[in-house]
Amino acid sequence: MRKPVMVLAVIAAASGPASGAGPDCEYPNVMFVVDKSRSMSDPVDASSTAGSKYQIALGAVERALAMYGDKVRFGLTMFPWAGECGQGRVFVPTDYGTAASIVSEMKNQAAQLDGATPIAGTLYALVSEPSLMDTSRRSFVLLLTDGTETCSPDYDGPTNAAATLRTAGSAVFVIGFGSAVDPETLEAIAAAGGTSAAEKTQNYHEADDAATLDAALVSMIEFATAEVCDGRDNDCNGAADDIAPKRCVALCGAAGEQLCEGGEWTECLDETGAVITASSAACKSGGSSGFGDSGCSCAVLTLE
Ligand SMILES: [Ca+2]
Ligand SMILES: [Ca+2]
Repeated sequence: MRKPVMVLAVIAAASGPASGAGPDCEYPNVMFVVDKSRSMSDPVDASSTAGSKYQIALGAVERALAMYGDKVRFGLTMFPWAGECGQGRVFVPTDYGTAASIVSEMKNQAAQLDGATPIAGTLYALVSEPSLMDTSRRSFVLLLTDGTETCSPDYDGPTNAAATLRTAGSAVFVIGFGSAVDPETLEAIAAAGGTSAAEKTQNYHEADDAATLDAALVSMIEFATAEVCDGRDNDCNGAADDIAPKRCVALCGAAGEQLCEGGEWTECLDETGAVITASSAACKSGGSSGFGDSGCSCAVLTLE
């Protein structure tokens, strides 16, 4: 069911939202934040013959742009810029139709891989990036690095920067690429900048070759383009909040579902549409755990 709808949206959206999409259609912003420190000119590991990490990253970004360039407003930041620890520079602000510019700018930098890894400074700089200060849609920053922070004197600098960026409206995804990453620090950055666990995002991915890098990018961009319960048409298929109900179950065992209505999830409803409470028929019937109405709190667990 879903696939043909997505294809239609892609064809119709070469330079903006699909013509058939509703007024609340909002393709997301996704800002690639790509490490171009000197270690990116190295292979993924000493035995690899697959080319430099940067070249592999360029190929993966090109493939992601080909797949999603018509349904995401991509942008490009690279770091460091203008000095060993210079904060990243926005080469391409997020917008429709930026794929060719992003590839061109990344190719232009391929022979200029130098400097250290100023993750904190780069994320802080993006807090005031105009193309991400966009309340009409969701915005994401997708950090791709082969190391960890090497410029901030503050150990918590990158994590605080990611949290600040998140508060300013951009969730932060992180990909650690190659064998020299510091997973613990990168996971902390992602957790600080990520969306809630209830939305099932996996914030941090490790990648070691083109295939795993492709998979990480697809996973993150699929998350960024998925329909969510917010009153808007996130995937621009013409319908706002066309999203499956979540299954939920009360502690007493009574099962129900939550519906997306008016941009918010309802409480756990029984089959008649009534909210399941301790006094509701669904709860008093006992359900599978057999608590009946004695001690049934009917606290609701959401199962998705
Ligand atoms: Ca939709
Ligand atoms: Ca929605």
